[in-house]
Amino acid sequence: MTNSLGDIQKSKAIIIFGANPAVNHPVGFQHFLKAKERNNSQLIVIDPRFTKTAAKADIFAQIRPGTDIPFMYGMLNIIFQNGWDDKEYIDARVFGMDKIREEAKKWTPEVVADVTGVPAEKLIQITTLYSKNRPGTLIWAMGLTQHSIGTSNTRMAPILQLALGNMGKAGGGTNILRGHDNVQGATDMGCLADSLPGYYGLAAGSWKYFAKQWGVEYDYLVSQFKDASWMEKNGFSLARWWAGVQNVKSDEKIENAGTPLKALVVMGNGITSVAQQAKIKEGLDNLDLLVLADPFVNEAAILTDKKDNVFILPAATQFETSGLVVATNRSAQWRYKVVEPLYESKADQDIMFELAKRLGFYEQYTKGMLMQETKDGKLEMIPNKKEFVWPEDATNEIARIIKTIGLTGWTAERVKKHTDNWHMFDEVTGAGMGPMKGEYYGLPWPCWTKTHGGSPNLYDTSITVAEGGMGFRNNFGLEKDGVNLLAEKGSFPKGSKIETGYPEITKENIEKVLGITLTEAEKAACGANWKVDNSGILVQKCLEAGVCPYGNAKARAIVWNFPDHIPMHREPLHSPRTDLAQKYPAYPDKANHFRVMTKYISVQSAQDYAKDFPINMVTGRLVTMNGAGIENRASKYIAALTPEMFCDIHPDLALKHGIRNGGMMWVHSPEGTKIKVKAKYSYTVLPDMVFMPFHFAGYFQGTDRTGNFPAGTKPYASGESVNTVTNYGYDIITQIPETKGGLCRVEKA
Ligand SMILES: Nc1nc2c(c(=O)[nH]1)N[C@H]1C(S)=C(S)[C@@H](COP(=O)(O)OP(=O)(O)OC[C@H]3O[C@@H](n4cnc5c(=O)[nH]c(N)nc54)[C@H](O)[C@@H]3O)O[C@H]1N2
Ligand SMILES: Nc1nc2c(c(=O)[nH]1)N[C@H]1C(S)=C(S)[C@@H](COP(=O)(O)OP(=O)(O)OC[C@H]3O[C@@H](n4cnc5c(=O)[nH]c(N)nc54)[C@H](O)[C@@H]3O)O[C@H]1N2
Ligand SMILES: [Mo]
Repeated sequence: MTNSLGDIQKSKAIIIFGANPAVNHPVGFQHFLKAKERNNSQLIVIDPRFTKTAAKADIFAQIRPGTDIPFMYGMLNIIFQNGWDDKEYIDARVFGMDKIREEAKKWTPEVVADVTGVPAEKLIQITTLYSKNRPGTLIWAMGLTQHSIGTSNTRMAPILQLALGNMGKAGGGTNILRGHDNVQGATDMGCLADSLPGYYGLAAGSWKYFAKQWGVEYDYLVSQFKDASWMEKNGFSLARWWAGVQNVKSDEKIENAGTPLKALVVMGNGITSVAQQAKIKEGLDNLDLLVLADPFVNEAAILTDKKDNVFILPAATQFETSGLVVATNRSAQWRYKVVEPLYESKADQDIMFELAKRLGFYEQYTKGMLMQETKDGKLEMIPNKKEFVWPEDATNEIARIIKTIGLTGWTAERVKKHTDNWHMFDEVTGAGMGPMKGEYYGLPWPCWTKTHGGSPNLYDTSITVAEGGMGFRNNFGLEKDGVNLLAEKGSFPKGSKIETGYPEITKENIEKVLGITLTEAEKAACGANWKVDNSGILVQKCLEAGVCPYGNAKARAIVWNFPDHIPMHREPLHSPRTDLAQKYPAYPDKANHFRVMTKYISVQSAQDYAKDFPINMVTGRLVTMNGAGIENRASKYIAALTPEMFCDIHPDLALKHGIRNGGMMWVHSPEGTKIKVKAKYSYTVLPDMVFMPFHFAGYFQGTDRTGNFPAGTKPYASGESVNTVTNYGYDIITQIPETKGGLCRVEKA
């Protein structure tokens, strides 16, 4: 999120692509409703379903799944043609918009209507409304990401905002509604297969930085891998680990140093929430060892036929532990423990510490918590400190190490102070009052120093860097094909000593860029660049000059290291429009994508899917349930609210197949799998589409597996997992499954 939920109250228009906050973020959605009350903010919703959010909209466009790129190019086509784009902003702060202009020319309202199913007049009406009411904020969530072109979708949305000059403004920005509790924190901490914490990446230099910060030898870290080259490669992802398991049948080549996976440890992931359940079951069945650490019985345990070496470890819940968590707007909160872990359960960190002890690396694992920076830029063991205090010392270690996104100011002490005084912050701006004046609630990152107050809206040049202002980040060099990648003259954060674009700050360039001279002692103390500078001198000097340590650059509309340099429409791998799949084909297959060969065009072109599987299948969420659903289905009273797995189906489609409201139906996927679910007549979907929630598990292709639950643990509600029939398909960059763009066939059961 570039801005915050409260900041949405300042928007004059809100456009939502593929999110249903009335259901999935009902508390946050109150800010949207307040924007309507305060500013008569225009609420625009783009969704294949008429959702509860759409019911509150001023305009709703019922889009065909997977066609948001054409829709947004269609908006840009109208914007450019009418001269509604913010040319001054684009010239000063955006690289590559000319290529976007070219592509947008192709997407006339008529072409867009054919591809998206949204009438031309509606596209014009929406574009006019959104362009005439600025600042406008753009919201997205899973409706944009869960596609084979998910990354392109998420690039297209900021490009639309850049064209209108809506980025870096209060009431503007791209506000991505994040999912799980603390998922922003999990991402920031590098719970990812392709990066060390803090987005440092996997290059040798990053490993060396972390080795130093953790107080271990780089060679020791290397010794944990087959060889150093494997440290720098992406790991398996949550979506496709199963493809690497011994004996799993697959024609997709695995690149894992010649070693199949034999063991899986799961901490708090419902494996039943991932696409291709039939393959996941095969993966689970073929493991030597399966460990599931969870407060509930992770339903992976009952999906598998594996009879031995399945361990269910009772994990404590979030209420039985404490620590720092990160909200969707990059702000920190302290969570206090409510009760001690019940029965024999253990908090996740204690399970991990025990594991580290048994595996022989506990000392290396925890040493960083006993270290500190010295004034001369060195690291030392904290004198006389023998034991770490959890979670304060872990929090302070994070603040010490993670400079890339500016977590320096997030000491345990400061974050607790914010949480304890949350009533002293403004609901809309997050600005502190009284003793909290000068700080924003939760110190939204970047929070550059131990006294910086956080940055409420990213890329806002109307305030000073000390107050949270900044330009766009310089992360991709100084120029591309002779074009300047830095911001143009006159575009800079308020109060800056430098009134042009500038590169990110290094030890080598700081004197020249800032026009200062470092003392010999300062030079000796500071690190190679601001991201690895333990002395903090580089950041301090930047703030004194009103300069952002990460530079002042242009935003990139062209990403030359991605397969599509600008976002391009590509039909879902399983498209209901075979004609369009030929015109807008999927990517070439990709070898070694998170260690697994991943198919695109070979799947898309294998069959005329639309013939045998003519129905769009959309999956998503219900307000009564969460994730894979075990937490809710194990609760008697919550389970009673949605006791059965179901499928939303338009009566016209249902009647064509003789399916009655409340009757059972089969949903078949192109992969040959099927699920048996209850039909629920609904006008929220069109007659060529069904919707199913992904909150159920326990049944598999018509068979009840709940007899596998250990005595006394069977939940009150069970059902088919929709992920048994979600289609093959993975994003080309992130490998997120294409669970929002697939096809199916329905049949009366
Ligand atoms: N009650 C409840 N709240 C939750 C969760 C939960 O499980 N239950 N989960 C949390 C998590 S982890 C997350 S990530 C968030 C997710 O929050 P959302 O993204 O809001 O969740 P979804 O319901 O999966 O999908 C949102 C919408 O995308 C639409 N959609 C599908 N395909 C497309 C498309 O191609 N284009 C467009 N424009 N729209 C499309 C769907 O119809 C749906 O209405 O919710 C969080 N909040
Ligand atoms: N078809 C389809 N599939 C989807 C999606 C979709 O829209 N459609 N959405 C996807 C998205 S965005 C997400 S985020 C995933 C969500 O899916 P999951 O990751 O499965 O989410 P949850 O069910 O919330 O949580 C998983 C497990 O964590 C356990 N747990 C809860 N608290 C703790 C704790 O403190 N410690 C430990 N160790 N365990 C704990 C719960 O008991 C549960 O078993 O599903 C994805 N799958
Ligand atoms: Mo999520």
